[in-house]
Amino acid sequence: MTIKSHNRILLTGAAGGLGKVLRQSLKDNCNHLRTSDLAAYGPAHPWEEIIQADLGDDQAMDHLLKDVNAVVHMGGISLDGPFEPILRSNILGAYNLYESARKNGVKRIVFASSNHVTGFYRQSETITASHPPRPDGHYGLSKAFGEDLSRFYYDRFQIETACIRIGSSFEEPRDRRMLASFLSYADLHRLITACLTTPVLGHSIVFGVSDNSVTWYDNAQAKHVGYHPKDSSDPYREAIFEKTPEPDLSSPSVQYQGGAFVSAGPFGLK
Ligand code: NAI
Ligand code: 15L
Repeated sequence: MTIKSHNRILLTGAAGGLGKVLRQSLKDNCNHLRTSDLAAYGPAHPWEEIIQADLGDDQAMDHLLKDVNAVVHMGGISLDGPFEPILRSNILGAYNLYESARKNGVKRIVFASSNHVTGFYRQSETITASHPPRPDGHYGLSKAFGEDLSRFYYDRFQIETACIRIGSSFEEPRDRRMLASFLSYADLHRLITACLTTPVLGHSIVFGVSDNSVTWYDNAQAKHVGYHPKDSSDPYREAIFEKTPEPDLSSPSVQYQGGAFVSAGPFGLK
């Protein structure tokens, strides 16, 4: 049974792919679930209070964070692209969220970071949370900013954060790269629950992947979080090999962990 660790949890990004899943599962983690997004969604589940808000609007964020005990921050632009929208949703948005958390006395945040913070490591390397960030685009840079921002709010204001560097969280892995980066929806909820319930979280970086045999990540520095994935990409391996072509080993999207993001071309696009 999931422990109801907090009275009121705020979930941002509730209209998104992962938000839709977490609107259901996070009801077990709290007495009251407040959810939010810029986009309209709904109707509200019986256990849910919906407040539509733009992360880029500081006053709306102050209102959104009132009476909240913990935040699961999934909101923001989730792909690479032109800088200005990422600046507003992911960089200013993260700043507004942490400022409102500070003003409202929120003490724990689970921040959806991304594997694209370290996208320029090679698929033949294993990395830990101590490896320096190597972002693979505007999007990865914005998540690296969020990780630094949350560390500052921990050092200065003792707001605890888990930066979960989500790999690829979908119903199932879609290609050979995702055999390493896959995070099942059930393991995503297990990971968030671990981050919400561990007695001392501090400021932690956790790679958000299932128990995949092929992996690029070593989570040894996050043992205090107590995340134990139960799913794996392994059962999908044979089918994925059958339906996808031999990888071109000279292609950057095969060489680097960030896959296609390392050569996606937002630069210059408006
Ligand atoms: P998504 O794109 O489906 O959902 C993101 C939501 O954020 C959207 O509903 C969007 O309307 C909302 N949003 C964007 N800008 C906003 C703003 N200014 N104010 C309020 N809401 C805003 O993304 P998904 O897949 O659900 O991912 C959730 C989070 O996890 C994102 O932060 C993403 O970067 C991160 N992540 C997801 C991965 C995945 O495999 N699904 C992998 C790595 C990270
Ligand atoms: C991400 O950060 C994206 O939000 C998601 O849509 C996937 O593309 C994922 O990374 C990935 O790397 O597979």
